[in-house]
Amino acid sequence: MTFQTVSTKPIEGQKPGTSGLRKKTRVFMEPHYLENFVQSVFDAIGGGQGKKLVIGGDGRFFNATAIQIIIKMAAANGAAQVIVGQDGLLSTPAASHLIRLNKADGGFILSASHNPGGIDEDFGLKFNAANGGPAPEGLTQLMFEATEKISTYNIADIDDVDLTKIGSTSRADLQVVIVDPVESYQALMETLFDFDAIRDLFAGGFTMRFDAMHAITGPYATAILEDTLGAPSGTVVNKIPLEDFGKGHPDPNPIWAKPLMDLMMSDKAPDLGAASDGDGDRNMIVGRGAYVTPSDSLAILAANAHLAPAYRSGIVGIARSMPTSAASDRVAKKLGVEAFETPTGWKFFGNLLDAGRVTICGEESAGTGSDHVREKDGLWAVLLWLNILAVRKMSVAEILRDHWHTYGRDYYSRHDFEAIATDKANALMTDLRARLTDLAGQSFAGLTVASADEFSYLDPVDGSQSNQQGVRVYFEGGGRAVFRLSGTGTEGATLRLYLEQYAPPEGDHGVDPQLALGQVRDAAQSLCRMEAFIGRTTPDVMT
Ligand code: VG1
Ligand code: CO
Repeated sequence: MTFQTVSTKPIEGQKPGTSGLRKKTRVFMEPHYLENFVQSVFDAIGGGQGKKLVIGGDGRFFNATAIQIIIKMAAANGAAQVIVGQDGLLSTPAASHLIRLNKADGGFILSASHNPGGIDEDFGLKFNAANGGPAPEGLTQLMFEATEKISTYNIADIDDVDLTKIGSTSRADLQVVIVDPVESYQALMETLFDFDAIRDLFAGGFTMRFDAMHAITGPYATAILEDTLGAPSGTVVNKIPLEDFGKGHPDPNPIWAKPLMDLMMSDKAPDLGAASDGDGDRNMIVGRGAYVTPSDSLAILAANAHLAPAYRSGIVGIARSMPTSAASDRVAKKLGVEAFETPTGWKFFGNLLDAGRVTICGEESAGTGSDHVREKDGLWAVLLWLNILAVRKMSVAEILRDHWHTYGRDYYSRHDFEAIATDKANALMTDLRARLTDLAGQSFAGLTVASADEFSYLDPVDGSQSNQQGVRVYFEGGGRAVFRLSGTGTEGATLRLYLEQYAPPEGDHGVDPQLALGQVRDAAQSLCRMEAFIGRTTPDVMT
């Protein structure tokens, strides 16, 4: 057995985005590409010597090959132990849990999340730290700096590990432990929720469809919902993880999970519809005839969390990403707990969770989670919804209406403009930034700007500052528009326009959201000169 030190050169563009490094799969497969990034992670964390690491991914094309390379590099960098999901599979929240459970030094998660998979689609890799959460900004910067000065990487000349066999083997001084990907995650869920109450719910005839979108949650949802909670076989659909997600786009929103949406809006709809994304950290919740926006879902989960055993004594605070609607702030206010507004991306919640300042976090992009792990968690959200439904004995639509009646409704939608030429998207943002201080008092499409700024975040725990996190424009009358560029795409730029309009408790809550948001949308498009900069005003995706 030999360790090799391979000469290499820095490769441009290895800067992690909102959630790790995402590129076309073929780029990741180029010589040294994966190796350079993995070695840079080891360099950024002070080397691999004696370290214990968790490794797993969402099963997309190149997952298993990349895992073998990472194991060989872990061995050559002196790691003591790697804990790997069987067949190379781990959902992102399960990986986060395994890091925490085993007191590991961190973990490699192989996923491009909701991006499509396959040799011509996307691949991704991110490193999570010892708290189980995505590398914070400081560590991410160190990783990127290491990619810019790398000259060699270490790799061991050892046999591939059989990822199909649960158990422990050794490669040189490295212990490789293959674990069931579901087992300890399921055990964690059983400590959080009232499984008996949910079992009774299903036994009483409650119906559900969970669309795993041929991604990682298939095995998890089948084991938990069908095999443990007694939901009938067939409740989980598209349950086999495929390397290309069945050529689908594993993003649980009304566009990409359209078959589920269609079912839920039909007269054959079950009581609850849910879906998750490529790596299992996102969720979509839809009741019979009632789509729940992720921002509302966050607020409802926070307002009702005390109905589940884990949160019975109350929550300490709620954090939401800046573009997420203010619905959860209203809940925090009523509960008398702190509310935080953070930049987009789960890495910003880690410090707040570690410091015990918040219990529940969420993002408008269909991510919700709590202090049980340090990632968003799709199945956790579904189980908390089920627990709430089991206790309240109301339908999803009734819970939604009741919530709006108490807090008012934050109409919400995100409009995505994809594959824009990067220079055009940048020009739009630069122009908008330059005009920000003059916007207050100006009117666009009949709406007057009350205030506008560019969001910066001062982390209250470690004092770090993150600038240029999106432009916020508040209108008179309770409307808000947010503009930012995506940090997870692999082709050109994606402009995200987030629209929000508040209707108070006594207001009308039954308007079609796109209609309710029409004026804010028109004002937003006009004030950013969208047509002039990118030549279009029709979004590719509206969530
Ligand atoms: C998107 C979402 C963001 C989420 C991120 C990772 O980022 O907007 O809320 O945290 O994806 O989620 P961006 O930069 O493209 O807007 V996942 O499930 O793709 O890891
Ligand atoms: Co994801």
